Amino acid sequence: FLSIQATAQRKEANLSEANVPAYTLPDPLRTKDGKVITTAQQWTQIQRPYIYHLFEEHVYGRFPRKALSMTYKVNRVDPYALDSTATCKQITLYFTKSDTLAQLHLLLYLPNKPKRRVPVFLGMNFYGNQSVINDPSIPITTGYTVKGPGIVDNRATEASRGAQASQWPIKDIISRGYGLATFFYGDVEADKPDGWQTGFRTRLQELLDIRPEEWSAMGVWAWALCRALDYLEMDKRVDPDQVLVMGHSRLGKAALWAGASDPRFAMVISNESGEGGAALSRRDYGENIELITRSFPHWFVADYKNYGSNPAALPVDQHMLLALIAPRPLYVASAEGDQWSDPKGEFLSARYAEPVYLLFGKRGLGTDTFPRPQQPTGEFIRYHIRTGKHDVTAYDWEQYLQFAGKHCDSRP
Ligand code: GTR
Repeated sequence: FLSIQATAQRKEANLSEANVPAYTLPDPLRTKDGKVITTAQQWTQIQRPYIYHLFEEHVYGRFPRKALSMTYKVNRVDPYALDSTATCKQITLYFTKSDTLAQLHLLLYLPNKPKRRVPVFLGMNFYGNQSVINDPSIPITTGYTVKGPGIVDNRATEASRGAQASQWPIKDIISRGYGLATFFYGDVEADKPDGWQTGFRTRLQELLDIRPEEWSAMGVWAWALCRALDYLEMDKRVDPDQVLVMGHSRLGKAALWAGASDPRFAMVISNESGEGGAALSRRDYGENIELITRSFPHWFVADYKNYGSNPAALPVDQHMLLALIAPRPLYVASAEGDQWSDPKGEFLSARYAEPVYLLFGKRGLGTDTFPRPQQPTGEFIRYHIRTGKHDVTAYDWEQYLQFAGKHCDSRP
């Protein structure tokens, strides 16, 4: 009877600013014994590992640190891609000899000029590599795909070719001297509650010495981003110190967790990642822990849903996830038409990560005022909200390219 009542009391999303209740955020600089962190060294040695571990325990699950002997095969190289401005490589990454089904298909575009190593944006895609550009040489993914253009009964069809091209302005990225690497997140784990059964969490559990329930879909997607980075570090045309991890929406959540988990990522970009990503959980606006864990139980470790009715009991909030990326450049972006992701909660989260950046002498947003649309703000933490819907647009990419231009040492 009690549990039936609890179900009936479940909260729906609040979308009215006037109805946001007061909340208090945990201070990223306060240690578990109540001391205050005052130096970058104390942060790196004491507080950062402590907070990172809290995210492992309560949100994304344990991040396996066991090294694998990854192998790869370059299946196709096209040096004349995009009107001969780029080289396109299709690469398969294998993680174990015994189960060759555990594989990632990486699609990599590198500018033909400049000839030297270049910075590369890395991001997962939602519908398969064939969806990011219309190129018949890219095999259509055979994996489970969520609903979308050109997807029929959770399978990608010919009609999905290039259907996401507007979210991946590859020509512009190349013309600015950057590379782009992407893979399909469904290669790693199908995005459904039982996806783990056929995904990497099951296939690699012995090798990585981790049981599927010890981590989450978000965890294994983030882990896969790190393996793609392992490959990129070996590619002679990639600047291994300038791999910039980017993600949209649920894949933005994974990009943030990858950036927090792996300091090799030189920059992190969260495009409308929302709840469980950049947005504060304690700020009750838009999607909340209750709703996200109800719809997507597999995204997080099981413990996370216990905070659905009481986010204040969670020892972390998402500004602390952003703080884990310090002192590396971080971009958080929202859209006005995407209230579900709580733009203001994303802005405030970026704002409250700033004290950690300041320990390193790096300025963050530098303002408490929520900006108007198309008015990016901030130095090492940068934020914008734009008009329009939940999406990745040319405007968003233009900001990321400018931000990268400002912070990449080997910029063109
Ligand atoms: C929604 C989910 C969000 C966001 C989004 C997306 O259904 O509630 O957290 O991740 O999907 O990935 O597009």
